Amino acid sequence: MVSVYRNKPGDYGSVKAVDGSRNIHLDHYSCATTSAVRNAWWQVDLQAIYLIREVVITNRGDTYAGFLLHDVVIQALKGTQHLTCGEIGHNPLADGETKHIPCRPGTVGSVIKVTRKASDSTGIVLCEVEVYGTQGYSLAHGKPTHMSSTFGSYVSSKAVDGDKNSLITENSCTQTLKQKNNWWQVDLQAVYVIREVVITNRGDRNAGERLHDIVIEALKKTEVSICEVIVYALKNGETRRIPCQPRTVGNVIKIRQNATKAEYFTLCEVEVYGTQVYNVALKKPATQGNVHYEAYASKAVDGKASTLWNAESCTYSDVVHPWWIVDLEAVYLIIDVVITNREGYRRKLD
Ligand SMILES: [Ca+2]
Ligand SMILES: [Ca+2]
Repeated sequence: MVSVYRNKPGDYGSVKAVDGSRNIHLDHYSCATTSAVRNAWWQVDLQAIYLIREVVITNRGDTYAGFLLHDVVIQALKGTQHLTCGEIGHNPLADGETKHIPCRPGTVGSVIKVTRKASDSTGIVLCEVEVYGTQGYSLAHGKPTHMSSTFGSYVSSKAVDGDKNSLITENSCTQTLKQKNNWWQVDLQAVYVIREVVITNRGDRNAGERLHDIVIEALKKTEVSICEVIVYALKNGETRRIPCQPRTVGNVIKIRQNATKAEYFTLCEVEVYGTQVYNVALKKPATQGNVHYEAYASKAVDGKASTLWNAESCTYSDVVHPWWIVDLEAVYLIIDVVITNREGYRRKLD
């Protein structure tokens, strides 16, 4: 947290908000307490990424000091991304109150940060902060979706709202118009090796029998890899785990129907699990045939995007049959090798 009251971390340190005790008395030393500063903050590192469902905050209860806990924002941090879980508004918590703050759908992060936005400079006291969520969240959760057509309010995003309710009247399922060749897709916003897709089918009025002859694909630019083909209908309300074929790679997951007659197409939830694809060569040891003009082999894995020679980010080797090698220092499944050529140079990289 930003600072510790009286500089006594043993009595008021940040860990006191996660010591498992909701004790509300400051002199029992179970409340994290900052000094009197403006915009005081406290945070906890969960050490893994979670889909955060709820944050529970216990307020100080002695000496009527509880009135200080108002104008607080609770955020989930993931890298540079800050998502707001929820807020405590201008009305303070009651003395000693334990407040349940449900997070907005799609609140994902590895750090939970509690910040006081009040104009006064009385700092912040948190007697306990509890965080509830699930690890291994779906990559599709809250991501942008599209589908071939929309019936009423059953929009494409309902399949990634985190709710597996299979009753269409509960407003958490998608539905297209009654057409042939229906499709639905989600943009994962990064390239992944897809391990598994989990589909929850509609469960009411036996409408689940419409979900048959579907193809689950991963798309990456113009490349298509098929995760799986399902011929027979899923059961009513069934949640089915569908393991993907090896090397199913993409940033978009598309589910399309190859039905011979026009039908409504409904998905109550789609979850996607996989591993992100990233540059495994970055800053790894590199060698080459010889080195000219101090253009070392490492320049090709320095992470700099410039293509200009003067930017000193290109390699140069001029032996006969030149070569360049990078040692990845581990075994990887290689999806792509991307080479950037020097700009404005007469001799081509051929
Ligand atoms: Ca505590
Ligand atoms: Ca849903």
